Amino acid sequence: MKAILAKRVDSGTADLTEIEDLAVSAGYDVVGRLTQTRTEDAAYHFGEGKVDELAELVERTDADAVILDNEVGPYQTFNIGQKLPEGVEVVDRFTLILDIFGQRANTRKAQLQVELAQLRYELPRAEAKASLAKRDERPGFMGLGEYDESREQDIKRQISEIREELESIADKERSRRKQRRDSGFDLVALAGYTNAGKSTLLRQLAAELDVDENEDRHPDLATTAESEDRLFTTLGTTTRRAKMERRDVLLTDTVGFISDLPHWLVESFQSTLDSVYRADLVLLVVDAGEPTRTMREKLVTSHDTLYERNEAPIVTVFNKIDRITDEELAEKRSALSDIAPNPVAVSAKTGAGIDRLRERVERELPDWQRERLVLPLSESTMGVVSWIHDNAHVEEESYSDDYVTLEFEARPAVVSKARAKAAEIAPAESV
Ligand SMILES: Nc1nc2c(ncn2[C@@H]2O[C@H](COP(=O)(O)OP(=O)(O)OP(=O)(O)O)[C@@H](O)[C@H]2O)c(=O)[nH]1
Ligand SMILES: [Mg+2]
Repeated sequence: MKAILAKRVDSGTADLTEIEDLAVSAGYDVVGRLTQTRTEDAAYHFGEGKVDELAELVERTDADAVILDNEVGPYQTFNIGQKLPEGVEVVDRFTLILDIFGQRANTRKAQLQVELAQLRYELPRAEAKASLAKRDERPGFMGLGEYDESREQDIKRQISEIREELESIADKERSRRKQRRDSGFDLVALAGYTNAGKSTLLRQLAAELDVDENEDRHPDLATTAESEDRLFTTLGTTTRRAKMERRDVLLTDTVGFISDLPHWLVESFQSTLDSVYRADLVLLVVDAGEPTRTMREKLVTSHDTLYERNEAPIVTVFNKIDRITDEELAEKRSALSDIAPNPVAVSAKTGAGIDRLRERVERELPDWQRERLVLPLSESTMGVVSWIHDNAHVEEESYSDDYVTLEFEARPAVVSKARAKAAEIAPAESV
């Protein structure tokens, strides 16, 4: 599919870099570019002359689509389409992103989210059409209004059905998070822009196996699969067990951020981002190979996205340091110290800095509690002992003829559960 990129800005120069990355990620071959600096035209968004120029360019390059990096209204889109050769598609930034999401959605949840976003995109357009058709009282067009109104109702019904299903998936995920916390795991989430290297970092930090079989699997996490240099490789979430300095954590990878997303699109992916908002610690990954200005913009947007809902501490990770010199890294550190204090510099690809990251995660996680339990030797005691081994960090274990003594460190929740278990077998003897 051949595409022409077009973008209008009120002032300055239009930058096509990001829309080009998106277009390429969606599978388009970019065959032409066109930009304009002027105020928005009500009918065509661009100046009408510019649209004629666009039509010529389409003709000359034999393009199949025109991709507009602007918020172009439904009527403007229609008008532009009228000037283009028959069959040429007009795609805006959001439909392009939805296209990519649609291609990548390989789990039930991701598919539902993409459908929800598509319907929410379509709803105001169907509403506009319905009201236009109602106003249009010309004979021969009778019934069109009714048709579109029923389409509108249809969309609304589908939206509420999808919401319900997503809510029930979110419920299951909530109880899974609780279960995991109860069994001693800290939950660490990876966040950041698309293409920052989150999935690569997950592979570098994590053990081979996914945590449980029921969770959505991601082809891009298979050890054999290569990370791809394209946007939105990961759409759903995946969780793996990872060893930090001493503690095991559960590390969750999820969909990346991108700038200028309308709120309805972000909301459609809300339940995916829940794993980030509900984590004990967030690793905010940025591509340090990018210009400092870009890093700053992305950090600001990421913080905005996280700000309202996230309660966990955030550790910034400067990734891809294999692409820059030590001097550049030092410059970036100091230039960004206000928004990224004390970042950990790593290369998820080469493994450089990964041990430092493990130490840092361990240090930032909520403190563990120390506990000492003395239990009478019995069969049920051995069950408790092995439960403690599974869920805590055992530092000392000694056996006498009648007793076993355990010293361990664990999350406060695990310590209280261990105490309760101990009390059940030997209320009088636990110390
Ligand atoms: N040079 C270099 N490349 C890296 C590094 N980490 C990741 N990459 C590359 O960057 C690209 C994106 O990596 P991913 O891990 O897929 O990025 P992501 O953040 O998961 O992206 P999305 O899933 O789209 O949100 C891939 O081509 C990786 O090979 C690194 O440390 N150094
Ligand atoms: Mg990814």
